[in-house]
Amino acid sequence: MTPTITAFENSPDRGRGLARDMGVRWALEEVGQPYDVRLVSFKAMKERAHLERNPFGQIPTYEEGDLALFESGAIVLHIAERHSGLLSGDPDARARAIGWMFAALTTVQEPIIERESYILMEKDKSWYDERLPILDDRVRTRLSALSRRLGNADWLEGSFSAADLLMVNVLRRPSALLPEYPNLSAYVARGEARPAFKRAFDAQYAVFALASAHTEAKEEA
Ligand code: GTB
Repeated sequence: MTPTITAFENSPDRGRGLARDMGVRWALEEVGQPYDVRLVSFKAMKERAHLERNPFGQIPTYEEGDLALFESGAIVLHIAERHSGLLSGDPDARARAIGWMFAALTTVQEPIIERESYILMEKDKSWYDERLPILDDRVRTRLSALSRRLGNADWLEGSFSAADLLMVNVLRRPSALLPEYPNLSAYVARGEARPAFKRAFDAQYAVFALASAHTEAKEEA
């Protein structure tokens, strides 16, 4: 059965592959599972039909027969469990990779998002310059530990797994701090070089490009 995911009808990231359907698309591409996309507007995301799919009124969601899921991490885990290629068959290696998936979405992502939101929302505040280095250091604490652990390895747990998919996706968020860690920058580049990543990125970009073309055509009319 072909699953259906939801994504932004008009992505505010201008097609840079930052909205969270990116990880889900990437996982589906990695395992070779075709999928349909239902594009939703910001208004539709807060209406009943979508709130039944995701009570928080967000994208992405995932529907497959009677199963409806929200939370990109849970969706990626589901895809990895249903298909081969994203989680090891060895129970211990699998458990370790799942641990890294949680680490990506909590331990590593949280300070990154906190810093990102601060830069976006508090730039004009009198305390901005004083607090930014504190938030920078919180991100550095996590990136340093991750960088040490990854070392010269290509991936977190042997071969590429759902853990790398989520971790790379988190590290892809624009940050001036990542270049301080050359092995992490190379890790992100390795993830982005995967054909499945490129297909997912292009699919998300195509939505943005089409929406922009429509807007331009309307403006010209
Ligand atoms: N924890 C959830 C998950 O991982 O699935 C978080 C989902 C989420 O944050 N969804 C966002 C959303 O639906 C879109 S991805 N927001 C609408 C709302 O809350 O009303 C977050 C996002 C949005 C925009 C950019 N951007 O423009 O760069 C990047 C990421």
